[in-house]
Amino acid sequence: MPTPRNTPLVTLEIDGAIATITLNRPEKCNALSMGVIRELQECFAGLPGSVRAAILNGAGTHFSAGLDLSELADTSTAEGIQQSLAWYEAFSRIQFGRVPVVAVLHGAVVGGGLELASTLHVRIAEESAYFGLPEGQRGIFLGGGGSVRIAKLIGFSRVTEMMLTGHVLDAREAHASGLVHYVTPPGAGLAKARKLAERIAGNAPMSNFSILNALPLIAEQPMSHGLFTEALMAAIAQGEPAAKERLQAFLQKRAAKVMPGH
Ligand code: 1HE
Repeated sequence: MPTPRNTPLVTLEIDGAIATITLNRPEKCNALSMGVIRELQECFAGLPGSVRAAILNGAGTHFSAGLDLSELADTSTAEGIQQSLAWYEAFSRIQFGRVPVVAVLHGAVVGGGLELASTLHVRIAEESAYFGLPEGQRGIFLGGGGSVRIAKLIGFSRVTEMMLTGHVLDAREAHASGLVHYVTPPGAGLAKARKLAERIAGNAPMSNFSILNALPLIAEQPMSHGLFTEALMAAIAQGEPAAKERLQAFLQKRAAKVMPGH
């Protein structure tokens, strides 16, 4: 029997429009037990409407050591399938939710930890971060959506190579392969995430909705369907009062220009 904990496995802090959500199981390298997955799902589901962007990070030395291997020891085949389905539901609700999420990654980002990271919308790696898929070494397979999501990010050939050989990518390699969008010095990830989250929170809600929900669907549609879905989504977004106000602001020279270095 696991020892009961008094502290939550996932913590939430809200500051204005930004929520900071932290995996809070540092003594186990933020290994993702079913309890952590459940609390993560509940945390996102419970975000108030005033929250417009979120940051997800991990307490302690590592972002996440992946699946809690102690929970796999006695799992039957049927339970294994149910476990994956529960992860898919939790992760899909985050990926296709209302609130864009910026990940701050440090230390180990491995196995299910990398599957979780690949669910999020913007990824920052501190220089300490390293990325691995040790499923091959553990005698198991990806089971948190990674064969779909990580392969979409870096290609199935790289996923194959990482899983077969145990190749671990450092933060720079992860950046070069498209796995993360930014690399920061150690300890600077949260400040960078905050800046990005503030910009995201300032977007029109319908734009953020379409980026989270229409874009990934369009990517899976044949070209003719994708173009039609895009046209519908564009018309819906531009019909919103928030769009009309922002377009007027630009035309009246009240809006910020697009500048390099942002
Ligand atoms: C864990 C886990 C875990 C640590 N499940 N308990 N993931 C892995 O194969 C990664 C396994 N973990 C490691 O390789 C290392 O622990 C780390 C490189 C992540 C960190 O090393 P280190 O030296 O900083 O910490 P540690 O001393 O190894 O770990 C501290 C504690 O966390 C220790 O427990 P303790 O009771 O002995 O203190 C570890 O046993 C525990 N711990 N990682 C359970 N993963 C949906 S399918 C997804 C499939 C996968 O994710 S496969 C990849 C699984």
